[in-house]
Amino acid sequence: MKLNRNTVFLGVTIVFAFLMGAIVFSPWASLEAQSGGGDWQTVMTERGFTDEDVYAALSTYNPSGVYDEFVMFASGGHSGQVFAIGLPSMNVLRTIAVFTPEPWQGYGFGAGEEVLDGGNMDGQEVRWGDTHHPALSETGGQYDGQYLFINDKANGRVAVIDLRDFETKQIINNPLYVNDHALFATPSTDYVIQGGQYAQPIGGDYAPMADYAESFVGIVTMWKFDREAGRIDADNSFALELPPYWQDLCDAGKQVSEGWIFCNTFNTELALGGIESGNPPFEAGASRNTTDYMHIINYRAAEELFLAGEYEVVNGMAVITLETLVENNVIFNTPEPRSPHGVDVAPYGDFIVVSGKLDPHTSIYSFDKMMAAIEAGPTELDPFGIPILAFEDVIEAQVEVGLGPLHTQFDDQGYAYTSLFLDSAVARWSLGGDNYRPQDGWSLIETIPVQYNVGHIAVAEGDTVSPAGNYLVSLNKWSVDRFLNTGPLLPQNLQLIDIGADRDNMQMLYDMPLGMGEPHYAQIMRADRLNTWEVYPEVGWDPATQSVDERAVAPGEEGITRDGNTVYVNQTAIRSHFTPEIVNINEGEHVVWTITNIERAKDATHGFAIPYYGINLSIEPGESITFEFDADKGGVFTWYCTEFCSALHLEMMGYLLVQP
Ligand code: CUK
Ligand code: CUA
Repeated sequence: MKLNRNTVFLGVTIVFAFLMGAIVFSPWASLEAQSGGGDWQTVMTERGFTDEDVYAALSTYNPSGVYDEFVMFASGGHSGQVFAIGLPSMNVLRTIAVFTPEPWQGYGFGAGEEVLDGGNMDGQEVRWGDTHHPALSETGGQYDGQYLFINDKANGRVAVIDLRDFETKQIINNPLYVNDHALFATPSTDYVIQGGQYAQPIGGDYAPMADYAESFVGIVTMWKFDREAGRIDADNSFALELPPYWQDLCDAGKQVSEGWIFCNTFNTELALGGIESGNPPFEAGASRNTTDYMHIINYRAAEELFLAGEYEVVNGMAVITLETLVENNVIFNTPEPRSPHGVDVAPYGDFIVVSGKLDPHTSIYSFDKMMAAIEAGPTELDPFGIPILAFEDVIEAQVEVGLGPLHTQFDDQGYAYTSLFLDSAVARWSLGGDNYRPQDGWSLIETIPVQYNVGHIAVAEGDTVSPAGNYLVSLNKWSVDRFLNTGPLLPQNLQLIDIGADRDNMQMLYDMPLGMGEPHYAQIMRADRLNTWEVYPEVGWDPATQSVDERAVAPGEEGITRDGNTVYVNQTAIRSHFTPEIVNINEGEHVVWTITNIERAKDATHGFAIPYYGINLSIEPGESITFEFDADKGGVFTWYCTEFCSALHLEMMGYLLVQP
């Protein structure tokens, strides 16, 4: 027989099959076959995984139908949204539309406009935001799973999300200020506190840069939260006037320091910028001083001033002047390392951690020492008359953690974690205080590299009085080479790190590309704290009021009625039809159209889209939506259900006939 390539190949195949047979009939392999699974060790070898890789994979994998233990609410940056992400799987569960219209949720396309309009600025429609700091509602310093607040740094607005349906209920515009940065809740969520960022004249006034020191101010706004109503109550809210430093971030005191807030600042130099005129650019001008100031604010005392009427009114908002705050011993300053970023209160409220972007240390302040220094009566004043507590009187410790430290989080073992922007790493260090790890003292334990340029980090329940620990998520700004190239715009990289008590060292578990926005901060909550509805409680539900809408349409009540130039379309939706299906109206009529989804089955959402008129709804089971438009164009418009709801989904459509 003449050997050719095919016969050689055949021979090799036979030998190979024989060998494979031997393997298949080994006891181990037959066990594998019986269990119905593949051989994971082969996968491990073929894909070149290490033991650590397999540990990581097994730690994050959720078999179908298995739920995540934690849910993370991450801001979306300038996408204007919030993302709900499961941990440890790092799967995105859903987007929550907040400041930016979002078609999948039908937000801003016939529904949600009233909420979006709440954020109009002096009548100007603003339809995007830069979400930075999500804040979960708390009871007794623990997340309670009821509400989520989020700020818009670009436009100085705050939104309230109800976690019963994960929908935005309110956007409130701050009439004093067009930007902000900090957002956080008090331990009882009686206030949601919004810190400004870049100083500006109060109330949207004009002033030239030359008048900066006199005419520009800093602002912290205390928004009263009405938990019953699920809304911020602007009438019972007030603001504090601060010096024209740039307030960066703030955090609320808890436990021993409850009733106080701490805000770090930068640009205490009052730099005016103007690189184009030969002045130092802001980045240099605002970094000249070796220290900036932390504001230490007694907000309970400020609240008393507000209730006693000790305020001025600007654009309808109560403002307590800096002079009044100083006179009443409400505000103090203490130096903090230059260009600080981030201020975080430890679980017992006893320590306040600040990092300086240009200093390799974290600085840990003692709340007790602050109170003692205030008691002793500070003698030095800052240029705006605020008493200064001497650094050495209030500092507890400094820990050298690495380059570019930013934000700090806490776990349940007495460790703190600080993000290191310049080092691209996360440092774990021990809190030496009595309540934490006195056995280790104030010391750096270890660092773990992250990819790359970490901003915030979030530990499970890490902002509460009792952190869960378990996981840390590193919210990295750059992903560079971590994922398939998606063009010049790359996803962010959110990395899940195991910090559980059963491990000695932190271990990287998972890299998650997020190509939908740039999360700044996230809070991670135990998923069992959620009390989210599966379907709306009753048919005809209006999510805006969280009650049955009197305009809701019951089965049998569908139809079209008229009142003058207004035509009312009353419609129901259920698999797989709308009733009515044919709607005849006249050009020039004003249309008020109500659709009630009368489904009671979980996940039986219907969509509704009409071309040209810009209507696109998501109508969840039980929900009723009313939208309006002027039928200014004649023609035949097909509408249809945009959710693939059933086998006859394509037939779930109808015609709007607008007769010229
Ligand atoms: S900031 Cu973004 S990394 Cu707006 Cu909380 Cu520090
Ligand atoms: Cu309803 Cu598709």
